[in-house]
Amino acid sequence: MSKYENDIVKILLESNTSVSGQKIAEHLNISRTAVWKAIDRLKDRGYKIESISNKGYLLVALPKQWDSHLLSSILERSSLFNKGYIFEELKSTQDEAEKIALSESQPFIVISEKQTDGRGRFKRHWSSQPNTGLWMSIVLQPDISLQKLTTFNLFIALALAKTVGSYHTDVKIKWPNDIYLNEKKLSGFLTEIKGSQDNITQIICGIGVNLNTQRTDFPNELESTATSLHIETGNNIDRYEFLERLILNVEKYYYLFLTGTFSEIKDEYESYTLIFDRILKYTEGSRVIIGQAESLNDDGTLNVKSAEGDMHRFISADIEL
Ligand code: BT5
Repeated sequence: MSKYENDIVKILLESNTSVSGQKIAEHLNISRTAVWKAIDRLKDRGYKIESISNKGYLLVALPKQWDSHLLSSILERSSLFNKGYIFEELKSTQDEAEKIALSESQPFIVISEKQTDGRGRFKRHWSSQPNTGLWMSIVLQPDISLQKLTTFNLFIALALAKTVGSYHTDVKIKWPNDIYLNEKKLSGFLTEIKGSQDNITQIICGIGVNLNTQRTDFPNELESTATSLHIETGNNIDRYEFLERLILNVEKYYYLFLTGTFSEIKDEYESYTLIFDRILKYTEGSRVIIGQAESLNDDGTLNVKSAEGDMHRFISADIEL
C-alpha cells in the first residue's frame, strides 16, 4: 500500500464521520485527484468507503482479508510488538516466523490468511481455511532458563481464554494448550523454542483460533470436535477486534510471566479449567493413564490420580474428553 493510502486509512479510521476530499488533500499536501485515486485503490483492496455528496468519504467496513495497514495500526498501540507481517498464503506461519527471526531482534507477529501445511503439536495437521480464523505466530526474545519456560503455556492459555471470554462466557482451557467452547476445540497453540537449557533466546508461539468458520468449512474429521466463535455466538466476529484484544492480553500475561510465577495467576487459570473433576484418558509418549486431574503444580505440571489410586505427574499430555 502506498504511503498516501496508509495515511488516508488512518484519517478515516480516526474520524467517526465523513471526511471531505479537500480536507484529506490539504492534510497530506496532495491533489484531490490523488486522494480520489487512492480511495479507488483502497476500495479495490476491500475497504468499503462511501462517497457522500457535499460531505466526503466515510469508511463503512474494513477489508475481509487481513491487511498490513490495519495490523500496523493495531501494533502502534502495542508496547510489546513492533512489527507485523501479513501473508496471503504460507505453508505455516511458524516456518516463516523462524525465517524472519534470523534478521529481526524485536518481538513481532506473522499472520497468514491461509496455511497449506499448518501444524499442531507433534506435526499434527492444523486446518487453516482462508478468511475464517486467526493463524498467527508470535515471536518473543526472552532471556530465561528452560525451567522458567515450563509455565509459559499457562500464561498464553490464560491470555487466550480471557480474549475468548470477552465474546463467550463458557470458555474453558483444556490443559496444556487448547481453548474449548461447549466441549469443542476453538483454539490451539504450540510453543517452539531456540536456545540452550540455561538461556532460551527465542519463543515462536503459533496460535490458531477459529473465528468465522462455519460448520461446513471444517473437514469431516473435525465436524464434531471443532467449533468457532461464530458457531457458538451466532455473530460475525470482527477479526481485527479479536486480534487487538488478544494482543493486549498476550502483552499483559507475557509481562506477568517474565516478572512473576504461575502461583500469581493460578486461581484465575483454574477458574477456566475443563479437565478437573472428571475421569479422563491421559497419554504422554507411551504412558497412558485413566484418571482424574487433581491439581496443577507451580511449574505448570499436572497431577493426575489414576483409577488405582496412584499419582502421576504430566508435563504435557493428550487428553481425551
Ligand atoms: C494445536 O496442536 O492445537 C496447536 C495448533 C496451532 C496452530 C497454529 S496456526 C498458526 C501457527 N502456524 C502453524 O503451523 N501452527 C500454529 P494439537 O494440540 O496437536 O492439536 C492438533 C489437533 O487439533 C489435530 O490433530 C486435530 O484433531 C485438531 N484440529 C486441527 N485443526 C483444527 C481446527 N482448525 N480447529 C479445531 N481443531 C483442529
